[in-house]
Amino acid sequence: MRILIVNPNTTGSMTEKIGEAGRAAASRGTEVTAVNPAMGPESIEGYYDEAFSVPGLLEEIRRGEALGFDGYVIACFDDTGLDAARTLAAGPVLGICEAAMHAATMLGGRFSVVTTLARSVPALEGLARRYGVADRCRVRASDVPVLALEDPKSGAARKVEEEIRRAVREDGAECIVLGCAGMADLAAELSRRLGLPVIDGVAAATRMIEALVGLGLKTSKVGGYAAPLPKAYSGEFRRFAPTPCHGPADAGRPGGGRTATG
Ligand code: 5HY
Repeated sequence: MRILIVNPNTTGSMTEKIGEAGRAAASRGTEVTAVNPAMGPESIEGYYDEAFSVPGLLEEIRRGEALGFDGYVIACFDDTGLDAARTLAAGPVLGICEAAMHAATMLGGRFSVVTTLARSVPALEGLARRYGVADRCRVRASDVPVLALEDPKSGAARKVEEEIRRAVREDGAECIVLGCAGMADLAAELSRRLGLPVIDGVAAATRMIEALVGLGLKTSKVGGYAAPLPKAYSGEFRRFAPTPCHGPADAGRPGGGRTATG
């Protein structure tokens, strides 16, 4: 099977890291490709960045459909554009927050999410409510800007670990969920060093997509995730207009942002 992981921000080094995490988690015979849009924010830190990451994300999902991908992972912990992406995809689409939070509920009673900046916390608390896990979940910020995770000398990994230790002490966390796709490379070492499950949503979502595709399950098209209705879009968004056959019109040049295929 073929899984497309979309990093909705435009930082290529993070896309590479995300692709490596997805490929490390995937089974033999599963092809994992990681891409990011060529347009949009370099990092997503709060609601405004999130909003402007969605058009580029949806273009990558539409391209993935044209290339016949079996399932998709949205590799941003805000699960950016998840519902809109599901209206375009035939196969399953998972957000890394959704996947990681559900995985945590299967491994322990209470869990804490350790994300980047405090401004991201309310959105993630809203996702915990949406996914029905709010009574078991605390969301914390490590005060690490997203792009600091791309700089080994920034001390970001140490700050994430310190916040995890506080979560265990103060929240009674039995599992930890890493609240940023850019933390994907930290999970295994933190889990080993701290002695509790530390869940990376990229890996969790990749394996869950494999399971859903392996069961022959696809996104339902009989309700809210039905294909967008054909209509005119004007101005800059003209090229996003849904066409009768499948979702938006051709979104322009092939290839989009940076791609790492394995
Ligand atoms: C993410 N931002 O996973 C989120 C995390 C956050 O650019 N990739 C981003 O801080 O909300």
